[in-house]
Amino acid sequence: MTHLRHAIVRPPSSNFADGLTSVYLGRPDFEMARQQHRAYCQALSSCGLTLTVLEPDESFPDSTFVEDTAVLTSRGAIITRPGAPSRKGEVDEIAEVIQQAYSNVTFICEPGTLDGGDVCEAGNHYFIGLSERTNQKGVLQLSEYLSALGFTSSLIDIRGLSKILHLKSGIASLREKTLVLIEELAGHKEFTKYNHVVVGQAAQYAANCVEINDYVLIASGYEGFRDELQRRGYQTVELDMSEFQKMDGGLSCLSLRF
Ligand code: CIR
Repeated sequence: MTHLRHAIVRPPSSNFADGLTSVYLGRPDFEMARQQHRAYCQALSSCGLTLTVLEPDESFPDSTFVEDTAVLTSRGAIITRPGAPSRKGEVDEIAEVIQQAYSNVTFICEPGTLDGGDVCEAGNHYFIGLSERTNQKGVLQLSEYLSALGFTSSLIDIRGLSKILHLKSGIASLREKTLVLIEELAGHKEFTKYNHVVVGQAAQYAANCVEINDYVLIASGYEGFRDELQRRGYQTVELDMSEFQKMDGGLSCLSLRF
């Protein structure tokens, strides 16, 4: 896995509960979300990352989910064009921040749409989800950019899958060619060459975990999954994600890492 050094985060804004959601878990508590975000930032720092912390932005209630605004690789960055109309403007400030860190920056252009949550890096290969947010043109543009950077990619159509918003709601890539997968994705032909850790339906939310240097951040409350990762030699860090889960967000969504 690439050694990561930095992360960009944005704490939730006070109108965070007005963002988009497709789950019925109740309205998130803003103070609790802020606390959970602080704990998340502390965990990133403990993994060795230096943080760029952007100001909360009330113009965009979903803007704490910074991952959707860019795809950051070791060779260049791609600014996305989020599929939800209410989120399109989030990229403007992110683009400025990323242009300071990267010399090679490209943009997903109209009519393409792409959310970073649909992009899963697995070494030099990228899985790109075709979803309600990411369209065919977006997938094509990203795969061409990635190819120009020397990476390969493949498309994973998740539009027929019942309960995931983004590809990375159902898959995470770990070292040792290992993928964490929800049951619905476990049989997909693109994943046959990888080791699998399959999470059952009750633990589906846990699939969105993030490996950062020596640690894997996981959502708390999924002991079976935590024990399985530990048995395989991963060091886990558990984080309470309850308030972000209410808004369809997971651990990967809260940061851009590079
Ligand atoms: C949205 O619907 O766009 C936000 N409420 C959640 C975005 C989560 N992002 C992600 O999975 N990468």
